[in-house]
Amino acid sequence: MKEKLVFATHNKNKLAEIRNILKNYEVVGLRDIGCETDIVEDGDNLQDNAKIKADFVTNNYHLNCFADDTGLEVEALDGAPGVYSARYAGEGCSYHDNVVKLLAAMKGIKNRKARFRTVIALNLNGKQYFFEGIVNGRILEEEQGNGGFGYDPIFQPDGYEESFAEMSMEEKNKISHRGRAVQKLVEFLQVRS
Ligand code: ITT
Repeated sequence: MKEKLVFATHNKNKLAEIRNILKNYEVVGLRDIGCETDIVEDGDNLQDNAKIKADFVTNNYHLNCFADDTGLEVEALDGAPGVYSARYAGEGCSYHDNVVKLLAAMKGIKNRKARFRTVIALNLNGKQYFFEGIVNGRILEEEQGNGGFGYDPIFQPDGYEESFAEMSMEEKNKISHRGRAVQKLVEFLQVRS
Protein backbone atom coordinates (compact mmCIF):
# COMPACT_ATOMS: atom_id res chain seq x y z
CA MET A 1 0.00 0.00 0.00
CA LYS A 2 1.21 3.50 -0.82
CA GLU A 3 2.12 5.81 2.06
CA LYS A 4 -0.36 8.65 2.48
CA LEU A 5 0.90 12.26 2.37
CA VAL A 6 -1.29 15.32 2.86
CA PHE A 7 -0.57 18.23 0.53
CA ALA A 8 -2.12 21.31 2.17
CA THR A 9 -3.65 22.93 -0.88
CA HIS A 10 -7.04 23.74 -2.39
CA ASN A 11 -5.43 24.32 -5.77
CA LYS A 12 -6.41 21.45 -8.11
CA ASN A 13 -3.66 22.28 -10.64
CA LYS A 14 -0.96 22.10 -7.99
CA LEU A 15 -2.39 18.83 -6.66
CA ALA A 16 -2.39 17.31 -10.15
CA GLU A 17 1.23 18.37 -10.74
CA ILE A 18 2.43 16.94 -7.43
CA ARG A 19 0.55 13.64 -7.94
CA ASN A 20 2.27 13.35 -11.30
CA ILE A 21 5.67 13.53 -9.55
CA LEU A 22 5.03 11.69 -6.27
CA LYS A 23 3.66 8.56 -7.94
CA ASN A 24 4.82 6.27 -5.11
CA TYR A 25 2.67 8.10 -2.56
CA GLU A 26 -1.04 8.57 -2.14
CA VAL A 27 -1.14 12.38 -2.16
CA VAL A 28 -4.35 13.83 -0.72
CA GLY A 29 -5.45 17.46 -0.73
CA LEU A 30 -7.25 19.52 1.91
CA ARG A 31 -10.68 18.61 0.55
CA ASP A 32 -9.84 14.90 0.81
CA ILE A 33 -9.28 15.22 4.58
CA GLY A 34 -12.53 17.19 4.98
CA CYS A 35 -10.84 20.59 5.33
CA GLU A 36 -12.77 23.35 3.56
CA THR A 37 -11.06 26.18 5.47
CA ASP A 38 -9.48 28.90 3.37
CA ILE A 39 -6.24 29.14 5.36
CA VAL A 40 -5.20 32.79 5.69
CA GLU A 41 -1.76 33.21 4.15
CA ASP A 42 -0.63 36.40 5.85
CA GLY A 43 3.09 35.68 6.10
CA ASP A 44 5.71 38.17 4.89
CA ASN A 45 7.41 35.67 2.64
CA LEU A 46 6.95 32.32 0.87
CA GLN A 47 8.56 30.32 3.68
CA ASP A 48 6.20 31.80 6.29
CA ASN A 49 3.13 31.06 4.15
CA ALA A 50 4.21 27.48 3.43
CA LYS A 51 4.73 27.01 7.17
CA ILE A 52 1.31 28.52 8.00
CA LYS A 53 -0.45 26.05 5.65
CA ALA A 54 1.48 22.97 6.80
CA ASP A 55 1.10 23.89 10.50
CA PHE A 56 -2.64 24.41 10.10
CA VAL A 57 -3.06 20.80 9.03
CA THR A 58 -0.69 19.34 11.58
CA ASN A 59 -2.21 21.33 14.46
CA ASN A 60 -5.85 20.68 13.52
CA TYR A 61 -5.72 17.20 12.00
CA HIS A 62 -2.57 15.77 13.66
CA LEU A 63 -1.23 14.52 10.34
CA ASN A 64 2.14 14.63 8.61
CA CYS A 65 1.80 17.13 5.83
CA PHE A 66 3.57 19.37 3.35
CA ALA A 67 2.55 22.69 1.80
CA ASP A 68 4.08 24.88 -0.86
CA ASP A 69 3.93 28.57 -1.49
CA THR A 70 4.97 29.95 -4.84
CA GLY A 71 5.70 33.42 -6.14
CA LEU A 72 6.63 34.92 -9.48
CA GLU A 73 9.49 37.39 -8.90
CA VAL A 74 10.06 39.93 -11.67
CA GLU A 75 13.44 41.69 -11.60
CA ALA A 76 12.29 44.99 -13.15
CA LEU A 77 9.43 45.17 -10.62
CA ASP A 78 11.74 44.69 -7.62
CA GLY A 79 10.54 41.11 -7.09
CA ALA A 80 6.79 41.78 -7.44
CA PRO A 81 4.26 40.17 -7.46
CA GLY A 82 6.26 37.70 -5.28
CA VAL A 83 4.40 36.62 -2.16
CA TYR A 84 1.32 38.48 -3.50
CA SER A 85 1.18 36.50 -6.78
CA ALA A 86 -2.28 34.99 -6.09
CA ARG A 87 -3.97 38.35 -5.47
CA TYR A 88 -1.80 40.69 -7.56
CA ALA A 89 -4.86 42.14 -9.36
CA GLY A 90 -6.90 42.29 -6.14
CA GLU A 91 -8.77 40.01 -3.75
CA GLY A 92 -10.82 37.36 -5.61
CA CYS A 93 -9.18 38.08 -8.98
CA SER A 94 -8.79 35.43 -11.69
CA TYR A 95 -5.53 34.04 -13.11
CA HIS A 96 -6.26 36.02 -16.25
CA ASP A 97 -6.72 39.30 -14.30
CA ASN A 98 -3.24 38.78 -12.84
CA VAL A 99 -1.73 38.10 -16.26
CA VAL A 100 -3.34 41.22 -17.73
CA LYS A 101 -2.09 43.36 -14.84
CA LEU A 102 1.45 42.01 -15.12
CA LEU A 103 1.58 42.54 -18.89
CA ALA A 104 0.43 46.13 -18.36
CA ALA A 105 3.07 46.72 -15.65
CA MET A 106 5.75 45.35 -18.01
CA LYS A 107 4.69 47.38 -21.04
CA GLY A 108 7.73 49.05 -22.59
CA ILE A 109 10.14 47.44 -20.11
CA LYS A 110 13.12 45.78 -21.82
CA ASN A 111 14.39 43.78 -18.85
CA ARG A 112 11.95 40.83 -18.85
CA LYS A 113 13.94 38.65 -16.39
CA ALA A 114 11.80 36.77 -13.88
CA ARG A 115 11.85 33.65 -11.78
CA PHE A 116 9.33 31.35 -10.15
CA ARG A 117 10.28 30.35 -6.64
CA THR A 118 8.61 27.63 -4.56
CA VAL A 119 9.18 26.91 -0.90
CA ILE A 120 7.85 23.64 0.53
CA ALA A 121 7.36 23.16 4.27
CA LEU A 122 7.21 19.54 5.42
CA ASN A 123 5.95 18.55 8.85
CA LEU A 124 7.09 15.03 9.54
CA ASN A 125 6.80 13.28 12.90
CA GLY A 126 7.15 16.47 14.94
CA LYS A 127 9.93 18.05 12.88
CA GLN A 128 9.80 20.72 10.19
CA TYR A 129 11.88 20.82 7.00
CA PHE A 130 12.03 23.31 4.08
CA PHE A 131 12.87 22.77 0.41
CA GLU A 132 13.26 25.45 -2.28
CA GLY A 133 12.98 25.28 -6.06
CA ILE A 134 13.72 28.04 -8.57
CA VAL A 135 13.35 28.37 -12.34
CA ASN A 136 14.73 31.41 -14.15
CA GLY A 137 13.12 32.80 -17.26
CA ARG A 138 11.44 35.81 -18.83
CA ILE A 139 8.04 37.46 -19.08
CA LEU A 140 6.69 37.23 -22.63
CA GLU A 141 5.16 40.23 -24.41
CA GLU A 142 1.86 38.37 -24.79
CA GLU A 143 0.12 35.17 -23.71
CA GLN A 144 1.24 31.93 -25.38
CA GLY A 145 -0.46 28.54 -24.96
CA ASN A 146 -3.50 27.13 -23.19
CA GLY A 147 -2.03 24.62 -20.73
CA GLY A 148 -0.91 25.03 -17.13
CA PHE A 149 -2.39 27.70 -14.87
CA GLY A 150 -1.64 31.04 -13.24
CA TYR A 151 1.14 32.97 -14.97
CA ASP A 152 2.19 30.00 -17.17
CA PRO A 153 1.07 31.61 -20.49
CA ILE A 154 3.48 34.54 -20.02
CA PHE A 155 6.48 32.75 -18.49
CA GLN A 156 9.20 31.33 -20.73
CA PRO A 157 11.89 29.34 -18.89
CA ASP A 158 15.52 30.00 -19.91
CA GLY A 159 16.72 27.72 -22.68
CA TYR A 160 13.23 27.06 -24.10
CA GLU A 161 11.21 28.56 -26.96
CA GLU A 162 7.87 27.68 -25.35
CA SER A 163 5.99 29.17 -22.44
CA PHE A 164 5.07 26.89 -19.53
CA ALA A 165 1.51 26.90 -20.91
CA GLU A 166 2.77 25.31 -24.14
CA MET A 167 4.45 22.41 -22.34
CA SER A 168 2.98 19.12 -21.15
CA MET A 169 2.70 18.73 -17.40
CA GLU A 170 5.61 16.24 -17.50
CA GLU A 171 7.86 18.72 -19.34
CA LYS A 172 6.98 21.55 -16.98
CA ASN A 173 7.50 19.38 -13.88
CA LYS A 174 11.01 18.41 -15.01
CA ILE A 175 12.29 21.98 -14.91
CA SER A 176 9.80 23.99 -12.89
CA HIS A 177 10.16 25.66 -9.48
CA ARG A 178 7.63 23.24 -7.92
CA GLY A 179 9.14 20.23 -9.73
CA ARG A 180 12.60 21.09 -8.41
CA ALA A 181 11.41 21.69 -4.85
CA VAL A 182 9.45 18.43 -4.90
CA GLN A 183 12.49 16.57 -6.25
CA LYS A 184 14.39 17.69 -3.13
CA LEU A 185 11.46 16.54 -0.99
CA VAL A 186 11.49 13.14 -2.74
CA GLU A 187 15.25 12.72 -2.22
CA PHE A 188 14.80 13.59 1.46
CA LEU A 189 11.96 11.07 1.87
CA GLN A 190 13.95 8.36 0.07
CA VAL A 191 17.04 8.78 2.25
CA ARG A 192 14.84 8.52 5.31
CA SER A 193 12.99 5.33 4.26
P1 ITT B 1 -2.87 27.10 -2.14
O1 ITT B 1 -2.44 28.22 -1.26
O2 ITT B 1 -4.23 26.54 -1.78
O3 ITT B 1 -1.85 26.00 -2.22
P2 ITT B 1 -2.66 29.06 -4.31
O4 ITT B 1 -3.32 29.10 -5.64
O5 ITT B 1 -2.92 30.18 -3.36
O6 ITT B 1 -3.02 27.64 -3.67
P3 ITT B 1 0.19 29.75 -4.17
O7 ITT B 1 -0.12 30.67 -3.06
O8 ITT B 1 1.32 28.80 -3.98
O9 ITT B 1 -1.11 28.89 -4.57
O10 ITT B 1 0.52 30.50 -5.51
C1 ITT B 1 0.30 31.86 -5.69
C2 ITT B 1 -0.06 32.14 -7.11
O11 ITT B 1 1.10 32.01 -7.92
C3 ITT B 1 -1.12 31.25 -7.75
O12 ITT B 1 -2.41 31.67 -7.46
C4 ITT B 1 -0.78 31.38 -9.22
O13 ITT B 1 -1.31 32.57 -9.76
C5 ITT B 1 0.74 31.54 -9.19
N1 ITT B 1 1.40 30.24 -9.43
C6 ITT B 1 1.77 29.32 -8.48
N2 ITT B 1 2.35 28.27 -9.07
C7 ITT B 1 2.35 28.51 -10.41
C8 ITT B 1 2.80 27.80 -11.54
O14 ITT B 1 3.37 26.61 -11.45
N3 ITT B 1 2.63 28.35 -12.75
C9 ITT B 1 2.05 29.55 -12.88
N4 ITT B 1 1.59 30.29 -11.87
C10 ITT B 1 1.74 29.78 -10.63
